[in-house]
Amino acid sequence: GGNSTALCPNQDAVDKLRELQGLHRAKPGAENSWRVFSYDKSIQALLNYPTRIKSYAEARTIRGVGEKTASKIMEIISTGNLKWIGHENTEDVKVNKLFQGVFGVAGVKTAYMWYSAGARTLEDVLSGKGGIKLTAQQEIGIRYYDDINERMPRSEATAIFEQIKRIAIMIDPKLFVECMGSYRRRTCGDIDVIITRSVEDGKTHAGRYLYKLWQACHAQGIITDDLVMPDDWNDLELIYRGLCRKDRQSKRRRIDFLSVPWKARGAALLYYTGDDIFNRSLRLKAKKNGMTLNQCGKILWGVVRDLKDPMSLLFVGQLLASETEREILEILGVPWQEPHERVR
Ligand code: DCP
Ligand code: MG
Ligand code: MN
Repeated sequence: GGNSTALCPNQDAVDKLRELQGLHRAKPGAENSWRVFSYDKSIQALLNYPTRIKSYAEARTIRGVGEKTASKIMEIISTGNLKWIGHENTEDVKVNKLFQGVFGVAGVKTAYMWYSAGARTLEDVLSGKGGIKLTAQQEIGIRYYDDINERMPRSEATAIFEQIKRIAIMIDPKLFVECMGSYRRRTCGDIDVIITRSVEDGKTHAGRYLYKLWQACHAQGIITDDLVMPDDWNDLELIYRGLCRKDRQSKRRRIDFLSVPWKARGAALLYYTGDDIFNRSLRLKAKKNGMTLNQCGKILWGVVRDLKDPMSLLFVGQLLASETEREILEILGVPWQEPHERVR
């Protein structure tokens, strides 16, 4: 993502190439993974290209745009269409895309396995057609497929989050609880809650706090299903994934808890606000400057200067920033961007 919210001059080409990329994502095999990767590059290059593309030759001058992609771009720009999309959107691709939308289906491999077993609908999968075996996670994912895959009104997310925050503060008023992800960027797919706690009184949120919060959310019917449980609720850093709902009449929505040490909160806020493409560009920027946006497991800790200990040749990073988003962006040399501007 750049730091402008204006539409890119070649947005139509970007949109169609993304659509085509999505179809390749639903096809098995290395050549398709390669295409997905290569479309990532050409789409990024297109997004950064400042003017409307006028000719094939011009399209070819863009780094990461090869002959075939350049022809596709020209077809989109001159006809508004890309016929290849229709050609690639075969029945197996449509079915695989449906299956890939199930929570707990990581890539196209499982989707393709179900397809090969003869399943064409979610009902087929749920009924175990062709000997299909589901994980508990996938079963929940199919049962609430439509709810989970629908974006929710922001007001609904606010209502759910406010209930959770109220419970958290009752458990410990010093808990820091914020709603991140796309919610902070002003849209709303699922609910991403970050939880940490100031250490000024010598305490942390490690211990029973998160377990109590999770239990209370279940007891009040806010959390309805668990998808991924943390290794240990007592850990200082943990990830929880589940389903929640505003009230008994409401649809089920996805919810994630991310808990990080207080010192890493800036890095975690930045990471958890996203979007994922913006995050990727930050990691690239760090790498270019001899730094790493350090992740501990899945959790971001901060910006580290890349150093090697000359005695042991071991990597000994020096932590440069981690407590606020501002200091991290500043050290990376990235101008401040409001959350809603951090989009592809
Ligand atoms: N994230 C990331 N890379 C990933 C997954 C997540 O950088 N592969 C970060 C950026 C996301 C944040 O975590 O903004 C939350 O993850 P979500 O999957 O909930 O993504 P969003 O909240 O951005 O979008 P959605 O509206 O689909 O939930
Ligand atoms: Mg989200
Ligand atoms: Mn999420």
